[in-house]
Amino acid sequence: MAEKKAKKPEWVPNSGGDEFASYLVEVVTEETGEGNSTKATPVSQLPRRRRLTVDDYIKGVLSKDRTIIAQTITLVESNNPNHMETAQLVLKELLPYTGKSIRVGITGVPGAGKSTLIEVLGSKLCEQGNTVAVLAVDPSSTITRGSILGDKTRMEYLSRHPNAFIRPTASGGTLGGVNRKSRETMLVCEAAGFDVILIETVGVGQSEVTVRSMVDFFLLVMLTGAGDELQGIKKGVMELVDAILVNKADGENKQRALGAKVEFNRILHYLQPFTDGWTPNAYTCSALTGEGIGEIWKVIQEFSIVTRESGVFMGRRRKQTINWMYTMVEDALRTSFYRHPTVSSIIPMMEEAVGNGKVSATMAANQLLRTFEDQFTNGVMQEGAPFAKGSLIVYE
Ligand SMILES: Nc1nc2c(ncn2[C@@H]2O[C@H](COP(=O)(O)OP(=O)(O)OP(=O)(O)O)[C@@H](O)[C@H]2O)c(=O)[nH]1
Ligand SMILES: [Mg+2]
Repeated sequence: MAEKKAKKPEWVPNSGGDEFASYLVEVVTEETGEGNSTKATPVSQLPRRRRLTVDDYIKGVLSKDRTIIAQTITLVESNNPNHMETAQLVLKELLPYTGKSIRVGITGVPGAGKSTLIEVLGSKLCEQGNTVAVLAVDPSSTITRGSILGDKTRMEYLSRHPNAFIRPTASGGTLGGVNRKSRETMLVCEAAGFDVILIETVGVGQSEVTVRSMVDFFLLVMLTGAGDELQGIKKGVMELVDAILVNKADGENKQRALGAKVEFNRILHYLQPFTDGWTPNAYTCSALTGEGIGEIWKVIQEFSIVTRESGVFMGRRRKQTINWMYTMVEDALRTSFYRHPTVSSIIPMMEEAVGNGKVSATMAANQLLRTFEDQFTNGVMQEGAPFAKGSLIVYE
């Protein structure tokens, strides 16, 4: 047995005795086998978690394995080029199993009660035997990561329900990145058989447009506020909705909520409906008491029946997918344009010249675009060109 050596730390007072001592134990040496510590295993010999194959991901998602669904979403959200390639192979196989859910987007100012509403509505749906996936789109969370914890605690019952799956905010990257990740996450959930997808987003900035472009039904949750019923929600958002839900219609607030509903209906009446053949209306509810939640679900179901019968439902999904393709092309082009070494090096000069009125904006733009195009016409792909390394995966 190796001998223990008492060692006193530096901060021990001079008068301090053995009670301050810590003991160092001799390391075991392989030859003698002495000492009482165990031999460390080299890292290379540690059992490694097996990496999932494309097949593992596909089978796991289709068999509704929660752990693998979560791992597939992590794969889809990864910015690592190798992961992106695997993710696309997985998605290609999952695609035929997607499309069977109803996709509902829920927006509204911070604190409107979106998460509380999702908790109540989601739980109700789960209890009726539906399976519900809850996703969040919130590009601002790349900085604050704020809503992740909040949502989990606000959806306490739902997050424990076996029929529900809650995925907090996609993180990382630009809005374009969040956009791609959210859509692909949604597809993974659909392939796993969730029949209702609820997507929460804060109604400020660009995210509600993103969510509108990926859902069937778009719901705006409103509050009754001191006079200003639009509460920072841009009027433009009201042109995107399929229904407005005035939340917190309980207690003293109930009368005001009913008044707001009338007001919103009046505004909606003047706007062009977003969905052909569907007139958006305002409703009231209380996510706290549950009043009105059943009614709004009936509205969503009615919407689904009406628009499926008219063909608007599937027509829109087709358009959404095609637009998504263009959005990705535009994102990739923009990124590679600004990353192009020559373009980025002459941009400051161009700005200066245009600012001083020495060169017209049109000429400067042409010059920059020509510089960018040179990489293709020279027949040599430059480092960082958008399509130099990527392989095209065709969905058959
Ligand atoms: N009285 C009342 N309070 C409610 C109701 N719904 C939500 N709340 C409360 O309003 C607060 C905000 O609710 P959340 O569900 O977190 O709101 P949110 O819209 O998800 O907020 P963000 O995720 O921050 O954008 C919470 O304290 C809720 O308890 C309601 O119907 N009535
Ligand atoms: Mg929330």
